[in-house]
Amino acid sequence: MSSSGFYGPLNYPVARRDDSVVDDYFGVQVPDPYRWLEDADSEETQEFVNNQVKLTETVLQECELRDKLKNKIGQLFDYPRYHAPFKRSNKYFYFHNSGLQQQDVLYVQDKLDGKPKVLLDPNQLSDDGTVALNTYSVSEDANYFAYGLSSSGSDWATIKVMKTEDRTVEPDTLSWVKFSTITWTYDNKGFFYGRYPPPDDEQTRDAGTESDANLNQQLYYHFVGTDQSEDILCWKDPDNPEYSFEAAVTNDGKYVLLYTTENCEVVNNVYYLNLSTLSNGLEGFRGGEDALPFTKLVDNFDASYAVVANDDTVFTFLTNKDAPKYKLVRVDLNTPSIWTDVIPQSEKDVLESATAVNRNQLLVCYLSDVKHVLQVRDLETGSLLHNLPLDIGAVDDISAERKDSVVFFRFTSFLSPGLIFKCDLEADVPEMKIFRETVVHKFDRSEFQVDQVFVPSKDGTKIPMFIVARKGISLDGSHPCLLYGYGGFNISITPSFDVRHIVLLEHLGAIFCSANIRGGGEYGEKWHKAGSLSKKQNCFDDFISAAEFLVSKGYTQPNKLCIEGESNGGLLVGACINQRPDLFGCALAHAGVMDMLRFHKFTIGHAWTSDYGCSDNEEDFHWLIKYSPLHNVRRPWEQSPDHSSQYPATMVFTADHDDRVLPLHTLKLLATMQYVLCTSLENSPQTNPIVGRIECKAGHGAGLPTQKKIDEAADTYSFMAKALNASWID
Ligand code: X99
Repeated sequence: MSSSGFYGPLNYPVARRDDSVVDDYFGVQVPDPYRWLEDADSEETQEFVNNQVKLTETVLQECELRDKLKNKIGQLFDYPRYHAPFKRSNKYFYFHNSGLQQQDVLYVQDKLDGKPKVLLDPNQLSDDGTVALNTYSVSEDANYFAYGLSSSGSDWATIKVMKTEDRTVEPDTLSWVKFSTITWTYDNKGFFYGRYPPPDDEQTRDAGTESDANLNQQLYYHFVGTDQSEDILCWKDPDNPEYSFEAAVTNDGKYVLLYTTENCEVVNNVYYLNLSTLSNGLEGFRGGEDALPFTKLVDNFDASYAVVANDDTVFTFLTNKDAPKYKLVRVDLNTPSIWTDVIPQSEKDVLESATAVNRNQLLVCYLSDVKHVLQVRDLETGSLLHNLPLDIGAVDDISAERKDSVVFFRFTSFLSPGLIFKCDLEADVPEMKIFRETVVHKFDRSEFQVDQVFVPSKDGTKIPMFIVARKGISLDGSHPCLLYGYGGFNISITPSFDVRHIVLLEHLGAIFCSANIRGGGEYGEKWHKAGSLSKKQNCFDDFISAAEFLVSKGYTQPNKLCIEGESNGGLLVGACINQRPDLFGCALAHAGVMDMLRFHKFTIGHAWTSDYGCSDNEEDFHWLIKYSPLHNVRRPWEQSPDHSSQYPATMVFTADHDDRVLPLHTLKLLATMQYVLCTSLENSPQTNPIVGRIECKAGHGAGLPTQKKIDEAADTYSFMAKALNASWID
């Protein structure tokens, strides 16, 4: 008997199994009966998707709290929010959402207290809010705004250029831009950007639905007012098709740096070019086929380097070279073998960012046990000048310029929707003034509390976890609990505000937990490496330990516990339900990497081999096959002695324009779970539903319009509420 609120088995659609597809990996035969689902265009795949959409809708119609959640989340989302303003020349720019606008709007003003004018409102660009800003940059003189737009959540962008004065959109249109920043030269004539060769069927296909590998990125320079065909090719590397490139212009406008990355590993090369040494400037390269004459500074991918500031030939970089918790170093281009420490590595805290400000100062941001710490330091010596006191939480938006003494930053946390501080570093002791305070209507943070615990994992490593709950809850195991994790790619999951979670706290009496498992960047590169490649299992052990902790301390119990993750975190959820189906009552896996043997073949998947390895290598294959969600679905009742356990109620999510993690991962896992657990035997004990939610005109997550966020949250958490038998508290 299931203790979830769902009754009886579902009538799952039958999906064809093609037993002829079997791959040989180093002598191991691996069947892939749903290979046909990799063809997103085939009628059979579309029929599979349609059937799953219908089935999921029938399940959601049984979820009594769907409408209540939709209304509440919709109401709570309706609060005005802002990003920190940034200054360019004599103008200020900021993003703002009045509440339920699908996309944030960019405003411009001459003074901070001046009348703001709309510069770009993406909401005007589509009826349903599915056109979103992907990348942007304002020119140094603030006369031009270059912006990349993406449709339906795809990573592809098309760059346009606008005059800020009168918002006239220039004819310039730059296509097939992906994974690109926009970097203006200080003469304001144009900018660097990265693009890929167009997919073969560029004319006939909706961008973002193809699966072609993203190879041979090239760095271009575009002159405003010209056709894309006239852009200068600045850098390419056909011998290394997986490399990607990014340009950075230094704070004096004199140099352009070329960063080369191989994949998602946190290392890059750095080349530089002194623009003032070009006799005819960049114009001299028009019509040519040659790359720009960069000079090598770092060329062995030995660490990551990001420029912080330069004074002529003297450069300051943030790096993890011999410093897994990062440090600030200095090098003179004239003596490129001599690197000196400016801020040495901290023993405990990760140096996340350093921003040059007020001519000779730095605003530095550390991550200290997953909480941010801000300091003002001397740029020359690195010495500490001031601590800028912060509450427990995260700084998610820093805006500062070397030539300006004023900095803005936004603070956020689980119970803090956003405080924008303004701080003038000209003062002897800088005063932090609240520039804007975000208020969520009818939300009283004083009813809740945030705790941080350190949970011992399987191997004894202490895993930090935040627990957000109503004050004074009893630890009687009765609470619905949502546990979130990511665990990869050096990404740190810092405290952040999310109205969806607030609704769960307020109306389901739920507890929200965020576990900072290994693989992330919470304690620097060692923490990342401890959850990648041959050690990826540590991520799952950490997450499972966090779940067991919540049960053993009485926060919740397995059938009240839901796990949720996105992307690499979707893989986390997929792996954890395979390994411990008994430990969870509900599982929500968004856009997960589920086929660990084939991910590298599609779009940018090849870049993830730095975290996962690659099934083309024998050693890596043996790591991957052990945890790949698609390859480890087994009937728990055939494994466990009491013959009672089944998989938790599971919802897997994808979207038709997810060109980061293609839908095929989720679709193949869904077909496999439904077959193995539900349809391949009569009277299966698997009564908890296994369903897929497949969104249209959406992608990996970036640019998702507000209404789609609300609808998805209502579906997600009404399914969770039903699975956990949680009821509504008014
Ligand atoms: C990526 O795949 C990043 C893709 N990407 C680049 C960019 O390769 O977004 C790149 C180069 C230059 C500028 C911008 C980009 N990522 C980002 C991983 C995790 C990440 C990802 O999306 F590192 F955060 N994954 C999906 C990993 C597995 C699932």
